[in-house]
Amino acid sequence: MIPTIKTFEEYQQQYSLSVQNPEAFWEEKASYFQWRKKWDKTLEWNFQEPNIKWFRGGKLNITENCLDRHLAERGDETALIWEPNDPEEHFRKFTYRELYNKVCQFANVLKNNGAKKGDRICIYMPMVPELAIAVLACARIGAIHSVVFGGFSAQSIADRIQDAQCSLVITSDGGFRGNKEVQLKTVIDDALVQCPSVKKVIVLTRSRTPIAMIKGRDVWWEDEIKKVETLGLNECKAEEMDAEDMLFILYTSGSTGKPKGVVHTCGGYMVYSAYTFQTTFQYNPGEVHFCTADIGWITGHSYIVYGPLLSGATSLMFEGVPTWPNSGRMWDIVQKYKVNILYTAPTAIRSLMSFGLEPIKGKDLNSLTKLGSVGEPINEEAWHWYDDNIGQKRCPITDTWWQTETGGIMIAPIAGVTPTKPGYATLPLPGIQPVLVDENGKEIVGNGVSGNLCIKFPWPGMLRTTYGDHERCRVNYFATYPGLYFTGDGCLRDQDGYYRITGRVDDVLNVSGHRIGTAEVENAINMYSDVVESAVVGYPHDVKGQGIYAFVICTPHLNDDELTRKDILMTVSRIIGPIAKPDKIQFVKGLPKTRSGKIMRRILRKIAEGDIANLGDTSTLLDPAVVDEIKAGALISV
Ligand code: 6R9
Repeated sequence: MIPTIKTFEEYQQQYSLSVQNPEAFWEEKASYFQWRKKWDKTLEWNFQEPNIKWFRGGKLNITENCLDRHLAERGDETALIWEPNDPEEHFRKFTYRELYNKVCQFANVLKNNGAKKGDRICIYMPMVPELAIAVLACARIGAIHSVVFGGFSAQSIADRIQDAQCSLVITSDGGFRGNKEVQLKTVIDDALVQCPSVKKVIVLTRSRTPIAMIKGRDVWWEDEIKKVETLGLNECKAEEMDAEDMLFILYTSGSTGKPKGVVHTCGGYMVYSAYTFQTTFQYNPGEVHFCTADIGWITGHSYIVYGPLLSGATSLMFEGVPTWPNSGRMWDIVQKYKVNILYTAPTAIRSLMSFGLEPIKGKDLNSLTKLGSVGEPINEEAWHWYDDNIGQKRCPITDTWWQTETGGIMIAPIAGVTPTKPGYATLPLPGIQPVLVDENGKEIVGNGVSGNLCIKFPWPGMLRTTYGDHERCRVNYFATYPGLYFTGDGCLRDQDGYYRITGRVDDVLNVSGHRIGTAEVENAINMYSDVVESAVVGYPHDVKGQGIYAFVICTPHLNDDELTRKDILMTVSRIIGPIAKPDKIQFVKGLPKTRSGKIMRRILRKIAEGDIANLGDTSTLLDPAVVDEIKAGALISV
């Protein structure tokens, strides 16, 4: 375990040290891990190409650090607890030794099915323990996992599989979420029509729904396990990886239509996910950590799987949704497993808030010691509700700002150490050097200022590239403000030097903590045969944080708006997935464009927000009359 930070003074000291001598700071953190060979050079970097290498020449396998390393000391302690969707179904627990055995076995299954170091493997699974096992088994044999969230459509999966040229897919027949059954294998079958690179599909039994099994391509997880058991292949030596070998790819939305494959590497990500887990949550051995994210998102990668297991913690994963079978489900889980650390998203908090205090009554939440928030700005009302009713004013709240690209938490209060302020992610963790810049890239110094949030020095968990397209990584993150990593977020630094993230400054939406590019949604809407053009913006939504508002021009012959709306929603669902469905669709005859043909989203955003009186300067528009028509038809909620 990396020593925790006990006092605010200690944090300040650590922070200064980390800025004065980052190499020495991170070398010390890295020394708590098991390396097959120590690195030759701690850091090599420039943000121009960019070229970032941490712990160069170091050799390791992250799963030896997640599993093997713990066997002697805590082999019989619980590594993973799984709570099923249906509370009537039996939960499952895995000790470190059991998880180690399962991972080794499945790693052998992967090898038997032709997988080897460097191959890309797509994982499309429900939130069952086998998902975590599959992730770790890939890492064990040095294959690069690309987990795709179970809510994505066949088209989205196909795009991701093609981009990474995956050779193998791991999925399940189906899955359960609340009262819904999800048809995962059928979606994979549809996706694979477009993916000749995939040679094998391993299918876990979960829902027992009838599915197609294609001869020569599809095999059952359980049968393959039996085979390795018969062969006595219960151990699987971990593949030796270079610190800078790829560990995983995770696709995320940007301001262009095509999701980017963010690449993380073995050594740096290991050190960073574990360090931030232990530091932010002040993790004490024996504590039960419950992160409610899906493993399909970065939060699940870093704080359900890697961070907790690297720390020898007990990680709880939940298959279902917080409101099923009733809105007290989360609190039942906290009570059932005596959860100590709860890490969830503002959208979940706001949704649970709307049910009032009744669902909490009689639930024993006394085990909780620390609360976390992630994914989007947390409004003060939700912050206080969380603090008063869930933490019962005893538990520090840590509002953690970070991104898929950062690999782990960047700006956040250290639980119980950093004085908190509702709505503020507060201060950077040691090792992180944030700066605010104006539009010209000039650093804005001092306090009581706002600007675009950048990071000026590398940290071990940062992305190294975007898969298959390094130039895209450079243009997206390192070219806007040369010499800096640009986050895409706007930020305020108040009089006390505390950071408050104000939201994206690019065309990326944050709907219920999920990143969605406006261009992606527009592309999907435009796929509908009768759509001529569309423009998508976000607007404030009570539960989701941001809702999706689409302005759509259709071919003139259409007259049933309601039916067209449904068809468009179905199209978006098919192209991206249900999470990207617009909340509002307004049919318009024209869009506000400048003379150079650029859509003025600023105006559409104002209309979507209901701020019609303050549209600002519309004089540069090609045809200002379109604005009147759009205003007249605006779908403003009351
Ligand atoms: C971890 C994760 C990243 C974007 C990020 C920002 C927003 C995340 C936040 C937050 C305000 C917080 N975001 N945490 N905004 N306060 N505590 O969410 O990664 O899915 O890549 O999203 O989410 O806008 O840029 P990812």
